[in-house]
Amino acid sequence: MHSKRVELALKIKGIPYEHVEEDLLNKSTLLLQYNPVYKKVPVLVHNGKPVAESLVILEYIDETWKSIGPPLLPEDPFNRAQVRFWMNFFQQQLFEDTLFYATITDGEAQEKHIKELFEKLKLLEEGMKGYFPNGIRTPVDSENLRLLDILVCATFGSYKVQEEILAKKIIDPEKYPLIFSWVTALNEVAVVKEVNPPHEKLLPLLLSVRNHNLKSSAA
Ligand SMILES: N[C@@H](CCC(=O)N[C@@H](CS)C(=O)NCC(=O)O)C(=O)O
Repeated sequence: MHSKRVELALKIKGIPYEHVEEDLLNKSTLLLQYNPVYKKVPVLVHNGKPVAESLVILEYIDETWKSIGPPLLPEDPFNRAQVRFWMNFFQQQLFEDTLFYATITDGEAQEKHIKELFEKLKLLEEGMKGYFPNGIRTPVDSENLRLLDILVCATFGSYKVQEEILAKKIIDPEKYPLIFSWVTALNEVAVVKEVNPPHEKLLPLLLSVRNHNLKSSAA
């Protein structure tokens, strides 16, 4: 899902790229060489130089290809700061502290992470109502996708798979109407369809990550 952020940014900008698949249970020496600190994907290799960490990569793409394609971040410093604030919220609060752990735990621990995720989604819903002039992200099309759209797509574009794994409704239209309509509209955009993995491919992949983590924590 972090790689999806980068792919989407490159597609929005119209930058051709080569995607190299990595087996995360058996990491290549190339990955360890390019990202020796975290040993994680994604890594963007540009002119032979590696850039790691998806949020860093997104800003790198925007700054490097400034005159190509639409800008991912706004020009105005205050508006940029707002986007960066929500970028960090997505990274930390909506994914690392909640959704990720909900996916790899069971029972009470999982319940706790799901509850926290719901609280964070409420904060996002309220925050975005204030962020967008009419309290709704519209219109959404391939010409005007921006950084927060990328994060929404990458985090919740495949929410149906996540709902199946957690056996819970996550993007509930009653509780989070803005987020629901935002994700639904984004999932109709051509470039988003290109990067969204098919349900039947993502489900076994996430289940294998889940089982791997459940086994290691039980050991
Ligand atoms: N903070 C990193 C997180 C990247 C990340 O969690 N990547 C996962 C795949 S989505 C990974 O490489 N996992 C392998 C591991 O943790 O060993 C980013 O934003 O790029």
